[in-house]
Amino acid sequence: MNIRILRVLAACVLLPLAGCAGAPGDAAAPAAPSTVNVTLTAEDKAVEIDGKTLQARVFNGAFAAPTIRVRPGDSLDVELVNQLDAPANLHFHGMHVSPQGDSDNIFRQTPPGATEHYSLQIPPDHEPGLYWYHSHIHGMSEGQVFGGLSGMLVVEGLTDLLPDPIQGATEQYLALRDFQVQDGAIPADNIDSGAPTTRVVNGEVDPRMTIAPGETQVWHVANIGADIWYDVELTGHRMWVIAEDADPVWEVWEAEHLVMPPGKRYEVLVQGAAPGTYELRTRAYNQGTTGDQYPEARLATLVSEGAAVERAELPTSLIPERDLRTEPVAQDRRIVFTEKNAANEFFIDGKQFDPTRIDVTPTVGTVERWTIVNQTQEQHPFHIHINDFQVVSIDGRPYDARGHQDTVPVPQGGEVMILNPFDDFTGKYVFHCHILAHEDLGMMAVVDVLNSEGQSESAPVTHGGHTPAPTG
Ligand SMILES: [Cu+2]
Repeated sequence: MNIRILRVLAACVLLPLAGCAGAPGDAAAPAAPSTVNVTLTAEDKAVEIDGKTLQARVFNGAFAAPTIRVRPGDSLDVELVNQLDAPANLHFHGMHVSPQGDSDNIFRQTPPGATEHYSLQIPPDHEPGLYWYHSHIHGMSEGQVFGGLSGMLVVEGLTDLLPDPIQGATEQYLALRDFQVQDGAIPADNIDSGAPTTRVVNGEVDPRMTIAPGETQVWHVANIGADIWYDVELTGHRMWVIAEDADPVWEVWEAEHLVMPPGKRYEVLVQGAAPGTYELRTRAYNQGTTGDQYPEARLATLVSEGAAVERAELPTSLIPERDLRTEPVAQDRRIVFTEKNAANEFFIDGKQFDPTRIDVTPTVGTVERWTIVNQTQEQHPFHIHINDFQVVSIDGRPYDARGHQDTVPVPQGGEVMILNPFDDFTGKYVFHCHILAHEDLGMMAVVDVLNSEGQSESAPVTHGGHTPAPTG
């Protein structure tokens, strides 16, 4: 399947004057990569949420941050303007790009008042789907993301992988997060992730969506919040998963409900049920003995109305399988999560995060088998930057993955075995628990992918390269 050809053809249909009427060969040429320029201004600001005016920490003046849209092959240039009174930075969660220099490098920090530039070269064969971006300052990521500093990043092209009749399906983008209020503000410190909270979709409480009976829609759902989990269901409907963590699946699967820790994304097909009103909701969720208990809650309302549409046949697969179990394993590792809950200290392999320490050094071009062992009495979502992995077993039971992923819940007192392909990017990045409170309190570690000669190509951590703050 050539995504680019399909896109050019679609563009020609819409824009017959845009140069598509030339030689027949033109239509098959790849669309010229473009540069997408985005400015993200992080600021403390009073914003309107659910009819209340609340002090929050937001991008570009709104609690719902802008959605960035790029295509495979594009360059993404972002100016991060930091108007907070604290350092800020950006991580592009799930993206398969370089972790070095001004790319997806979370070791950089933009001081208060400064502006820094990020430039991502997105590979032409990058997986399409729903990604997200967020502040990733160690020690402050929970408060910054909870305040609003996260948004969706779409790599276009997922629907091009669907069969013809549903390629033009209506798409819904749903960014899940929550907020609490203390003294007219969303709290930045001492956040109690187990306290009563209000769940929002795209910054709104209980938005209304519509579908026609029988109509197929593509829903892109992301948990872009700081700490809390969702167990998503759509009453009266099934969901067919076509991508997990923006990895299109090689086997489409039907889900009654989807567990979504922070950072998780699912892209699903939904077919409108009989006329009526339905609920997108989270079931009650128990994150563990020392973790939080989340009550059930309504997220959004879906109204099925209008003329019925004949149900389209659904795809069974979007991409060819890449089963990493067929590739040689270069190294086995055990990665152990522990915590001292009462002391608010969280550890990987007995150590709290240190940005100047290298914890793991795989070699580029190899596959490693990691067993993530959770010796705590709550679940932790394991996430690694840059390269997605394949889950091969959970608590010792073999797991037949339908695709790759970048975030996986590790059961309380249990373990998950994954295969990590360190395909092509050298350099330093991190893996961590994606409950941001845990990450901030130490549950994060550094991986440095060495070149094929076994040498590091990473620059030392400097926090440098920033524009001086304007004076006067
Ligand atoms: Cu955790």
